[in-house]
Amino acid sequence: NQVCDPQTTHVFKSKLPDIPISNHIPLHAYCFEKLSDFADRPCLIVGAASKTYTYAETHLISRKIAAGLSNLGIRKGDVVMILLQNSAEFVFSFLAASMIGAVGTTANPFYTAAEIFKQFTVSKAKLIITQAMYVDKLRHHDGTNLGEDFKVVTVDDPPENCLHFSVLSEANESEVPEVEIHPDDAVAMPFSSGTTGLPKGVVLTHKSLTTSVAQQVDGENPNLYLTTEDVLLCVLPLFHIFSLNSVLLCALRAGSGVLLMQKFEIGTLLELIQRHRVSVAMVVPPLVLALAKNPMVADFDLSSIRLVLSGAAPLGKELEEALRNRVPQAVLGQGYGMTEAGPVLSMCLGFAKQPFPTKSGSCGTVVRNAELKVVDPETGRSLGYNQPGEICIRGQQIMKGYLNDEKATALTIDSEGWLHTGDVGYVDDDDEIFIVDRVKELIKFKGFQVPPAELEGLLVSHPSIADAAVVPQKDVAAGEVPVAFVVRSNGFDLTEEAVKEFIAKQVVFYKRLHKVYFVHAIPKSPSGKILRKDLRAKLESAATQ
Ligand code: 4UW
Repeated sequence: NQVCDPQTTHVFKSKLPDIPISNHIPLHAYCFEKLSDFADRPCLIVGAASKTYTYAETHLISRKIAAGLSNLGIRKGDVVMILLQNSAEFVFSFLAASMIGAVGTTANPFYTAAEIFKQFTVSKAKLIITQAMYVDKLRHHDGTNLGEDFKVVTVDDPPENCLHFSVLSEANESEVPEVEIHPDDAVAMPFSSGTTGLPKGVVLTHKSLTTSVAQQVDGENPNLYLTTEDVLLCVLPLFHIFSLNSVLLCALRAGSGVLLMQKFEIGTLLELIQRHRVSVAMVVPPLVLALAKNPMVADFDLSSIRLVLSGAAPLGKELEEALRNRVPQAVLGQGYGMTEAGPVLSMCLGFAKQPFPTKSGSCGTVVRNAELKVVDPETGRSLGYNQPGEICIRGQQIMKGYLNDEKATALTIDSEGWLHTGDVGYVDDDDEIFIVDRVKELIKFKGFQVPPAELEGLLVSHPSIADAAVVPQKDVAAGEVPVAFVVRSNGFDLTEEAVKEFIAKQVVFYKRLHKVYFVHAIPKSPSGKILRKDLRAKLESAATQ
């Protein structure tokens, strides 16, 4: 074990050498840089429709849509909201926005109207691309008028005051405006609550995303080796950075096929894996659970799968072993990402072209062209091998900052450029990273973000609630679920059911409260911060009693 000098910073690096990265070119140009090598290969395979778009088609349609967006008045720096399930239109729209220097903000179409409008308002989106069934959620909000204050394009039959996607896709690709794109210009703006507070716009630049993709799939010995023969499973939602970056963008760069699935349904998933000979499956732990335990799996041929990459939440060793029995031919491993980190911090080196041996339970090794350190959360002192502390990352892939929020940015990225993740973990003697805890507020339900501050804000807006705190409770199926501690403001009339329903009406399904505990006071520090650790400990001791 290495002993660390407390005065120095112990920096962990990849076992792979740094490589030159073309992060001076815009994201779309970088993804399509080798287009002529695989123009006729399948790029997007739309599972439900059995329709395939080649690379050349994907590029051409994206260019048409870029011209179409420009015709509708979208200019460099403007924000376009993509409110779609996984689909070819999602991919075209994202790439098209990049081509004209616009910024794609991605949102979950299952969000409630209020959740969508928060993101829409903060991001100042000028146009929303969505499906007709979600348009009702966009009408009459806060005095904005659909069709007047912002434009809505639907990929299917447009409702009143909306435009059909063909206004974009039938534009003339030769009319894509010439725009000068700087590597530090924004290209994507997913929302994340980060280590504290409400969801914020995460500004990811062309440089962030090209660097992140290159860290994964470029070089003579790529960390995540993908080829033009591979077919990647794209069932995780593209509005989340894991799927957008490590599935879509990595596949495009490598020339692999992307099998798009709108939603997870085990029978369809297995059938599509078998039919399209999926070779690379990007998953989250609940999907691993389904693949490992569902009896239907035995009826399908999964022999084409050579790699399973899990991330976004911790994967238990037992579950990993159970999956190994189902796909014995495949390399299983994890990646560790965070929206703000661009997003990938570490990746299993068993996925490399010349792989390294790896251990079960590890989240991989820090990606190349990046630096990782582990610090004592109390003192900030840098720690050596095998000592758990807060994981920090530095490199050109990390976010530029939070949109219009210098304070939150400064709390996350320090003056030396280190991004503080709020995750607690250690690096073992073989440079593998193990995450053991979280010091940030965030709750993760099946890999989805549940920001406690958002639910607390809603709870205290209830006339009968004086104070509230929301913390994670461990759950076998979801990993974690949100539970609330609530202080009633008047008498004892307010019931658990009423509180749950009050929240359920206002949020997407995975942010719903699973339990409400009524208490006399919320434990707080002298500065007024909720002592979440105490509440989590209370839950754990209750569970073991
Ligand atoms: N183990 C334990 C993990 C792990 C984890 C994440 O919603 P966000 O902001 O972002 C993500 C991104 C995940 C991701 C992106 C790209 C990629 O290749 C990959 O590898 C498979 C994963 O989830 O949530 C960030 C937080 O989620 C937790 C951790 O707390 C992190 O800060 N998390 N991956 N393997 N926990």
